[in-house]
Amino acid sequence: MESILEQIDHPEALQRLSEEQLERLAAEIRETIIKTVARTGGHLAPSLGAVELTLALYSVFRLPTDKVVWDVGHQAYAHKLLTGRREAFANLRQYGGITGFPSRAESPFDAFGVGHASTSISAALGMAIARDLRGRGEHIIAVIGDGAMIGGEAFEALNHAGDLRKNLIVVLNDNGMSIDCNVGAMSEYLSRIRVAPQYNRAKKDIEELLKAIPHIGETVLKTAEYIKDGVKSVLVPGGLFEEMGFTYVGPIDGHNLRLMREVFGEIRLMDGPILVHVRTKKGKGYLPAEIEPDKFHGVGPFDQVSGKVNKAAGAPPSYTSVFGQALIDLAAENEDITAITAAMPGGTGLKAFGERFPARYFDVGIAEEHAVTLAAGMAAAGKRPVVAIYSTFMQRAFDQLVHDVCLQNLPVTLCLDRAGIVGEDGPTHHGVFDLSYLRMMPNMTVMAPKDENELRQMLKTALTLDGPAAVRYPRGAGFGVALDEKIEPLPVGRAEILREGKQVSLLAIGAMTAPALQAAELLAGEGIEAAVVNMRFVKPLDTALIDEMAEKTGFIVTLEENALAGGFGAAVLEHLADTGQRCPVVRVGIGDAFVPQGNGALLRRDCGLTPPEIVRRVKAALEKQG
Ligand SMILES: Cc1ncc(C[n+]2csc(CCOP(=O)(O)OP(=O)(O)O)c2C)c(N)n1
Repeated sequence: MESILEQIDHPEALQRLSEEQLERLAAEIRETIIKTVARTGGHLAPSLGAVELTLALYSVFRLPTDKVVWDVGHQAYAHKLLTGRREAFANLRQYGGITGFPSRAESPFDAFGVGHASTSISAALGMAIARDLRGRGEHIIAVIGDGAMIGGEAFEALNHAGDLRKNLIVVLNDNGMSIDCNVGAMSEYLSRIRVAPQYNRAKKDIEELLKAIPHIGETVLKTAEYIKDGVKSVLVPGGLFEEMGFTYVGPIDGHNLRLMREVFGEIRLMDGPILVHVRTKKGKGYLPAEIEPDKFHGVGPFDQVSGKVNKAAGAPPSYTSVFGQALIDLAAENEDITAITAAMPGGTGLKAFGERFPARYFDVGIAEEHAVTLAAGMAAAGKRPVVAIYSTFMQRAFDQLVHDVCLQNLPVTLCLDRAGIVGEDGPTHHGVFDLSYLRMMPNMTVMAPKDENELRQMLKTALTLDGPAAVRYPRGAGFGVALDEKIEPLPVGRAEILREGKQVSLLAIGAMTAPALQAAELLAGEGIEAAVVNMRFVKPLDTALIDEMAEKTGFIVTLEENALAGGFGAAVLEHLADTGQRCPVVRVGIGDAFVPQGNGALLRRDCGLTPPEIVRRVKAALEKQG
């Protein structure tokens, strides 16, 4: 049978398809997504759950004039396939290929760039305001998951939108899941609605029910609006949203294309803010993903038939798992230790902690700001909270770190996983700013381990300090180094010399220590003697050792997988300048540009972080020095 997908170069082509052809197209899209993601890795389960929703929206609304703003953007693969990227989709998330998320630079159909959660309603409301100021009439639609809906920014935007009463459609794509199970009171509220009767009927039924109560029902309906509203909020699904100023429609079956097209067709004609509650199944149409939606939320390459993820046999344990186990070990000795995750128990390695110490474990949902201030509160009350959040998502909590944690010098420990370049998830997910944004905060101790054993030591160090401390470590496997039997703290602010050398000092932080050692080896092959220092601390900096190395070698190279602006190298330069030293410095790190998506090794090469690139920089500088 002829492929329908092959014929779709623009979503307007969907308007010419019959219901039956749209159904067939949904199957073709699923097949393409599964086949591609099995090879490239990616956000499979969220995208499979949103296929019919995408088709319904794109066949009813007129893109790109009408705007669809996806939240997180990890469910937008059908969107990519239907908006002129069918062929490019083969290179999803690959180096030089298309990104895994909507990106304004990539397509006019990508109304708003995204990757972090809970932004869609704010962005869509901004577009609605701009539309009205211009005096045009396009539809603006935000599509947000139940996980992202519990993020604070989504609430802030709902609050504002309900007040402004602009024409705005919010589609709540509710599958009951965040990455893991969704959490919290809002999530429970949604699951109560989820079992409520289908779209529209419920509201009518309640009115019928009230009218049927002799005298009282009529009276309630006619004369006491506020009572009706009160009753409605209890009995009618979505009362909470109605009270926030939205017209609530739902819940509707998000895999019933016909019904959704009908509902969106009606909604196109309605005014004001409208919330459409759509129930979907995460992983829909691929059994392994339906059974384990968390595993297939964001997944590496896998075998399509068995659903088995391709893993290198015998790979060393990940930093994540070493952290998770170390925290359990330390918490077994210290009952003040608590652990907090923002919707990523699996990703941050805290799942086992939650099983072992359920009373000391908190999944706050996608709420990084809350997670940090919650920890500050616990610390103020004598606990030793450990907040495990990916480096990129901790950016959300900048003010909470400054104002709630550092200003009060509270002993909160931050464990920043996925620091540095993360690969295929790309610019929204690289964790390359943390050394800069943490280093500027008074009272903060900032560490990065050279390997997984040192990660354990740094965690212990953080937990012995009287103030805030952060440990940042990379995505993926460690080196398989031996783990000390007993976890001991490190001397604070002290670096470690790993290799002596007279001509240049390679001062490395964290994950750059290994490439620095390899570069020193390559340099030795060319007759250049390079010393290598594992700096361990970006703050407090081991200034005594920096002075010694500057004196001994007369040439310093700093190495970090972080933005050069404000990072580790900048700290070294500040120290040298402040103390009047004239030692030449070359800084290796990430320049003033966002790093794209792709294979980590290729991205590191492009950023000049690989041993051959380091050697090239060192030799060029030595030649210049004569
Ligand atoms: C600020 C922020 N924190 C955490 C994440 C990681 N993350 C990506 S998707 C996701 C779950 C989103 O759940 P939901 O919105 O319900 O979408 P679903 O995956 O269920 O379709 C999380 C926690 C993120 N992208 N942004």
